[in-house]
Amino acid sequence: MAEQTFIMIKPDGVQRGLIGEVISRFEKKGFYLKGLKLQNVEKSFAEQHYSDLSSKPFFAGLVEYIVSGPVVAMVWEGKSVVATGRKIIGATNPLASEPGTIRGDFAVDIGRNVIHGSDSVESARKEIALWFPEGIAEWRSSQHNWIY
Ligand code: RTP
Repeated sequence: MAEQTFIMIKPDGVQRGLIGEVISRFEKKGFYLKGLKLQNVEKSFAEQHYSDLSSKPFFAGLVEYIVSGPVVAMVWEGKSVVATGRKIIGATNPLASEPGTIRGDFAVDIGRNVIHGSDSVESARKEIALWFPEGIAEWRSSQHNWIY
């Protein structure tokens, strides 16, 4: 199976009208959209998603931020999509992310950095299982022929 990553547009990105912009950047790069939903998440679910960060001082604020409004959960697929997705997103702190990246172009605050992307193939697998327990769409192979 081709590599997949989990991408989430956080509540600030949704509220600021950046859904189309984010999707467009991943589409134009040549990745395939395999899963997509807009949803509110419960506190316990946000805590589970960010469980690796539970000891961090910013954890409670991070969870509060993620549950503050709907998020867009997505699965994207393609060659090296995990690492390349992180490049498209830019550095965690938007003040350090390069112009041309999503965070570099649209954010200034680490606590409101618009988007999440899996940091490894293993995290992507876990995050996709957590967010899409119902599974994701299959594309017919003939539909791939005109896009790299
Ligand atoms: P993400 O998981 O959201 O893609 O972010 P990341 O891998 O680039 O960064 P990570 O270290 O995993 O942190 C997850 C999210 O926590 C918030 N954060 N706040 N000092 C702070 O206040 C602080 N540090 C991190 C950010 O929203 C970051 O994306």
